[in-house]
Amino acid sequence: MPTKFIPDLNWSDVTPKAVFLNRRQLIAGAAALSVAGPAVAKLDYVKSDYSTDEEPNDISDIRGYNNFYEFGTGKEEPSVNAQKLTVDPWSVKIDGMVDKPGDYDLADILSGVTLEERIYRLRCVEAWSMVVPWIGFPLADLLNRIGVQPSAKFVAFETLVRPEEMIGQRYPILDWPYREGLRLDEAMHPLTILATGLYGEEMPKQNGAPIRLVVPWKYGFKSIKSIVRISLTDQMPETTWNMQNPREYGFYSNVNPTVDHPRWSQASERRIGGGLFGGRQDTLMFNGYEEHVAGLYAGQDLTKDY
Ligand SMILES: Nc1nc2c(c(=O)[nH]1)N[C@H]1C(S)=C(S)[C@@H](COP(=O)(O)O)O[C@H]1N2
Ligand SMILES: [Mo]
Repeated sequence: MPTKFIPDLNWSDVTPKAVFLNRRQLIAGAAALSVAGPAVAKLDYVKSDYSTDEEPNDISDIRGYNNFYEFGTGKEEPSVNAQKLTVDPWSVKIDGMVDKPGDYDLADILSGVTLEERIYRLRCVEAWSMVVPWIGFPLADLLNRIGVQPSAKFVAFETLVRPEEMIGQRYPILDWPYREGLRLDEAMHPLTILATGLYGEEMPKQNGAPIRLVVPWKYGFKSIKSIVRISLTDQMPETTWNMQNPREYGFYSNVNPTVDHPRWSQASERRIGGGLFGGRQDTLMFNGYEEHVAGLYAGQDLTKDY
């Protein structure tokens, strides 16, 4: 594991909280003084070769048509109900088979990280899709800083549970917390990112603020939002939709136009905002990321490991 040049994960030592707060206050002050635009937190980022050159969806589609059952099951509900969510302070518990377990402040997780723009296709298992210009960084960077122990084989993720602010959690819609997981090689793949923003700005709450997973070659439900826990384990973890209905939602859930959902075809998809005729288009193997990820599944029968 390349740990050279990577700061130790006791980041509080590297960036004392007071310094970080001062920097944020400075940025906020500068924005307030600026006549050029609104006081939104713009993120600094670099471009990435992993971006698609497809046209991103309008920000209104990305912020207005969501799946986030913690805030209701309707596509328009999260954009309204998620605004209640407190995302600062935020900490992420990192535990299990790691060298440096702990409860890490989001600021510590982000300190020293280079954010990248990753324009990715997002394909929901419900057969709609979008193109989203995420801002984030490789999950592998974080895992390398934490130190993954050789016994670890999977990574498990959990979303916040806070029914006072997450109205959907007052009902047994799903078995909360929302849980997801990846095999370690999938988690370490350079396409797999933790995203903290989109369209150059901080993540909208309905899109999974302040930090979410994005795995572009898998159905959207694998890209878990508002993460509070990351655990390294040697067991395939329980995942929300798989527990809900294992026949319909496999652990892998790679986008695959040749393996249909038991109740609908996965051969094509509706591109949101795709115009008058519904924007119907063919679904691509691994959502168009086949050249990058097919090797991860060499020798696996994808009709069994769906
Ligand atoms: N915690 C949590 N994460 C979640 C979901 C959810 O309901 N809860 N929905 C998933 C589904 S089905 C999809 S398609 C994507 C949608 O992400 P978006 O709303 O940012 O487009 O988030 C995924 N992550
Ligand atoms: Mo989805």
